[in-house]
Amino acid sequence: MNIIKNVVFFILFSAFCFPTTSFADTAGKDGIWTEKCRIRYIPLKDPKAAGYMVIHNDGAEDRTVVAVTTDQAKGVMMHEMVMEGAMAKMVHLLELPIPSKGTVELKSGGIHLMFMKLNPNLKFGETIQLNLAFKNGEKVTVDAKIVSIREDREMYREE
Ligand SMILES: [Cu+2]
Repeated sequence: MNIIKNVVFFILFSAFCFPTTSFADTAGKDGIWTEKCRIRYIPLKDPKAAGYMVIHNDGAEDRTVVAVTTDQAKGVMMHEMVMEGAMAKMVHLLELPIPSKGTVELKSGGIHLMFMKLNPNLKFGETIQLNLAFKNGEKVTVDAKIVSIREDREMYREE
């Protein structure tokens, strides 16, 4: 009798402590999906790298990206290029809203990711993982390909 009680207790306890939904594989499941994820990489001693992608939100609720991280860089910032008169200025974004049924494109000259101290040993064609953290606590992991300026221009730009 006690054993059964303990088993039942354990099952309930497990259900509460280990939610059945894993945050790691939510891509696509709850409406957020991405395409054209790439990092335009300039292999200098202090590599220059900007991240671009298209983020879709097919869900019924607005979503907001609050952070992007990767184990391949010291930091990732969300930036937006804005014109002030004739001067282009970089604005640091703390939040990136993705409206319900909407799409936001991160691209050169607009909203983009900026990588601080990206791993200098990365090679063109390699893929690294980026973790998008949302305001509601969810996380979506996406694969981003390391591309050259030329590949970015020839393969990903439509204008
Ligand atoms: Cu920037």
